[in-house]
Amino acid sequence: MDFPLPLIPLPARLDRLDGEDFVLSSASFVAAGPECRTAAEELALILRRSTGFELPILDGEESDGGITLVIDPDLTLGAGAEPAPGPEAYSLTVDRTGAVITGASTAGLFNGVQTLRQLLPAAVENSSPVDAQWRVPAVVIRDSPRFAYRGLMLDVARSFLDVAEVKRQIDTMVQFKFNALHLHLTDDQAWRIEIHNPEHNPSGLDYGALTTLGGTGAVDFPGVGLSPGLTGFYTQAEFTEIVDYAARRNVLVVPEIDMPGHVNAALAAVPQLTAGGTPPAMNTTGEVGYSSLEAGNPVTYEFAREVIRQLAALTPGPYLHIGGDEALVTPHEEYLSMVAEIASLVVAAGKVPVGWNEYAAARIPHGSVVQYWHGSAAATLERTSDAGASVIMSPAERTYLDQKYDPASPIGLSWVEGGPFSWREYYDWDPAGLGIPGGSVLGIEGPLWSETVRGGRQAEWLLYPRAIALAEVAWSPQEQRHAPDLAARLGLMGARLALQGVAFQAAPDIDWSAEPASPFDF
Ligand code: TNX
Repeated sequence: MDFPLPLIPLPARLDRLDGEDFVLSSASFVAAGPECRTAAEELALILRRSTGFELPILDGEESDGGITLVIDPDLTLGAGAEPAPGPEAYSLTVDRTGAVITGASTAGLFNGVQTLRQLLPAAVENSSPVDAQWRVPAVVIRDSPRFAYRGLMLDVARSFLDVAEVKRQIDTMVQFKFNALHLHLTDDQAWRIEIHNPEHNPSGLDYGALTTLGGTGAVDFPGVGLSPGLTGFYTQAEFTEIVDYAARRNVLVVPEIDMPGHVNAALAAVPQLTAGGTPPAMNTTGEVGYSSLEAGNPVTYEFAREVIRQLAALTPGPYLHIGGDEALVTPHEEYLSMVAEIASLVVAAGKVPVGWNEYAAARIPHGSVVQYWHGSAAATLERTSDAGASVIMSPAERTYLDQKYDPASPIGLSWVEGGPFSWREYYDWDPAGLGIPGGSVLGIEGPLWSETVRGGRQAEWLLYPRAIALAEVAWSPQEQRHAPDLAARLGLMGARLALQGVAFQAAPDIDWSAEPASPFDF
C-alpha cells in the first residue's frame, strides 16, 4: 500500500487509483436517501465548518460532483469466498467525479464518513472557514472491523466529567471508529447516576440519597499535589442525553454499577444496605477493596433489582456492566452467590451482563460478557467457555490508559508491572494472542481510571495518542499492523488533533505535525 495516507485505523483494503483526485468545491453537495440522513448531516457539519461551502444535502443518488451516501445491506467487500462483512462494513470510492460511500448499515456509513474525513487535508478540522484545496485522493477502500466491540472507559466516579465533557470525548473517539463508551458510574468514592424512588419500594429505601449524598464524593489524596476529584452526577435526563448523542455517532453506552465491592458511597447513602450495624461515612481515599454488599441481606437484591431496572430502561444498548472486581472483603462463597444473583437480575431486565474477569468465577448466565483485565487468561478462558461467554480484552499492561507514559508525568498511575507504557506497548500485541482464542474475543477496551485525572483536558492527555493505537488494534487486520507505519500516521494526526483542540501527549518517537500539550498547562 502506498502510505502514509493519514488513515487511522488502517482500512482492511485500500487501492490507490491512477485517475485524477476529487476536489471538493463550493458547487459540491451531499446526496443521501432518508436512511442516510444522520450520516449526511454529521459529514456536512464537519465539512461546512472548515470549507465554508454550503454543501446542501440532496435527496437520493446523484454522484457527479458531490459525495453520495448509500446503504446496501448486501454489501460485499471483494472475493466471493470472504465471510459476510457485517453491519459496520463500508466501501468508499473516490475519483474525479466525486466520492461514494456505501455502508452495510447506518453504522457502516458512519465509519466510511470518518475515513473520508481523514482523506481530506488536515485543514478540514478547522472550526471556522479556511482557504485550502480540498483534494481527496482517488482510492477504493473496502473496509470492515476486526472486532465488533471497540471501546473506551471513563471512570466518572473517582472524578466527574460533566455532560459536555463526555460529549467532547465522544466527538474525539469516533473519528478513530470506536463504537463503545463504558461509563464507570459508581465506586467507593461516589455514585453518579440518579435513581428515582420507585412506587413499589418495600423497604422504603431512599434512592435519591445515592446522588444527593453519593454525588458529593470524589477521590482525594491530600498532600500529594493533586487537587481533589470533581463532584457531580447525571440526572436520568442527562444520562439519556449522553446515550442519544452517542447513538447518533455509532457509539453504544455501557453503564456500570460496580457490585458487590466498590460500594462505599451506596452504603453511606442507603443505610439499610448495612443490616447489622452502622452505615459507613463517605470515604474519598483512593483505597480499593474494603467495602461490600451483604449476601445475606435481602435489601441487597431489592436495591440491585431496582437500580438495574431503572438503568436498563435508560439504556438502549444490549449491555449492563455490574463490575465484580476487587471485592476483597467479601467472603468468596458470598461473592459467588451475589454475582450470580445480580447477573440474573440483569438478564431479567433484558440486558446482557458484563463484569470484570473475577466475576467469571461465579455461575454467570449463558452468553454473558467477561472483561479481562488481569490474572490468569487460562482461568478466564475456562470459565468463559463454560458459560458460552465472550471476552472484552482490557489487559492492564496493554490497555490501561490511566497508566503513566513517562515516569516524570505529573498525572497517571504506575502500579501495573512493566510500566510506564508508551503507545507502542499498547499497539504491539494481538488481542487473540493472550490465551483467549479470537473467536471468543468480542473486542477490546481501554479503561481510563480517574484517581489522578481532573477534567476533560487531563483525560485527553492520558488518552491520546495511546487510545488511537488501541483503535487500530481493535479495527485493523493483525498482519497489516506495523508500529513504524503507525508512528508516521500518528505524526500526521497531530495536526488534526491540535485543530480540534484535543490535548495529546508528546512521545519521543513521534514526529508530531503540531505541538503536543504540556500537562502543566491544565
Ligand atoms: C483497579 S481495574 C481497578 C480500579 C482502579 C484501577 C487503577 C479494575 C477492574 N479495578 O478500581 O481504579 O485499578 O488503575
